[in-house]
Amino acid sequence: CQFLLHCCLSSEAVVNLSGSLIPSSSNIPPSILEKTREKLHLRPNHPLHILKKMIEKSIEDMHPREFSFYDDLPQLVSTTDCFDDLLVEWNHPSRRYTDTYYWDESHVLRTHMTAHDTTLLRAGKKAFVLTGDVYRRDSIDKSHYPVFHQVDAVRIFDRNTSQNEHKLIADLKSTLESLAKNIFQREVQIRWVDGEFPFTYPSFEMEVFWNGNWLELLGCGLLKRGVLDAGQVDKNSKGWAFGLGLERLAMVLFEIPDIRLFWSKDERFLQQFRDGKITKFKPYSKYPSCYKDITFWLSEKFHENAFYELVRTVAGDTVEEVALLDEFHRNNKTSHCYRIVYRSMDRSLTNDEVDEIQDKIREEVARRLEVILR
Ligand code: FA5
Ligand code: MG
Repeated sequence: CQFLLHCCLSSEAVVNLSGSLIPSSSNIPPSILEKTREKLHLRPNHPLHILKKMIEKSIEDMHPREFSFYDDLPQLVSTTDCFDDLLVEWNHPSRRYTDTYYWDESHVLRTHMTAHDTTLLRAGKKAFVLTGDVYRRDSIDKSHYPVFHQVDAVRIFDRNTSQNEHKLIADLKSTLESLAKNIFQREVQIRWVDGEFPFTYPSFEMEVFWNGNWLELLGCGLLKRGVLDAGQVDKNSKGWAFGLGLERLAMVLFEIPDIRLFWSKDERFLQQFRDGKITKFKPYSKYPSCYKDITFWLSEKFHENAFYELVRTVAGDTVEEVALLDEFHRNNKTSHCYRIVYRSMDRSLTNDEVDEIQDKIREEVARRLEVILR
């Protein structure tokens, strides 16, 4: 079964996506499944690839020949790998059908790269760096996209070092502070804030002061004993882990204003970047936007994330933002009005074209989410 699932995602089968490939209980639309083939982090001269290489090199330089690097692990993982082994509670929001893409009841598109940690630990790996695409059902705006990329790392220490937790935390923090310095290519102001993750204790988040704002860069901490046990790590060993989001970092470093640009096939975008260099994005002309509102009575089937995703499925990357404009209640019913902002990154949209997309969205929302259009 596991093998078959891998085939579905890694072979040509996905190229000719036919509905029948996706189990009927799945909430993964074909448009999302297609994204599993893109692997932006593996594309030469792509900003995400440039950053990935810099991070890998930085870790390799700090700890020569200690870490293994992985960047093509299968995106479909079991709920055991993604949640159970990481001590994610059964009622944690990240497990919800409304927040996560389920292939079937026991397999999901990974929601974070940490999903691979216990498998690699069981294989005896003691230090590794993982890069890949992760999937979450989420809202639509300039900094959220249902697919983004993470770099995760784990470092396990032997019993002698593990006896002193402060030493492990100091090693984790100094590794990440050097990493930040290397990426930002200068001394940057960093602050550590307490974090909370089901799989680490203590947990921290690292923030970087950049252009007047504190930017959340990553989460990290010491792996809990329960996670180490799931990874069959020696009782006397301990270790740290971190997970970093590539898009937000790339958006500030390359000054890329919209997260959709990472998926652009436009040469005016792709031509601007070269491996090994961080250069500022030069915007090409911005095309005009237009908006359309949609209002409906909610149904039992309605969920905001399902609506956002449906909009993305129908309209693709022509949608810039979907915002809830108004909500009101009458006779136990709730009405929502959303404004859908259309703007292509690559060209001007015609009025007819947008009307047609909007009509299709209305039709699909009524049909699939069973809302009553107003
Ligand atoms: C995690 O995903 C944890 N697995 C990270 C971790 C690993 C913690 C190992 C401890 C040990 P979180 O959901 O906060 O945590 O995401 C990690 C990073 O991914 C964030 O700091 C942020 O940079 C980025 N990120 C999270 N959500 C989004 C999003 N919707 N769009 C873009 N980047 C995001
Ligand atoms: Mg967070």
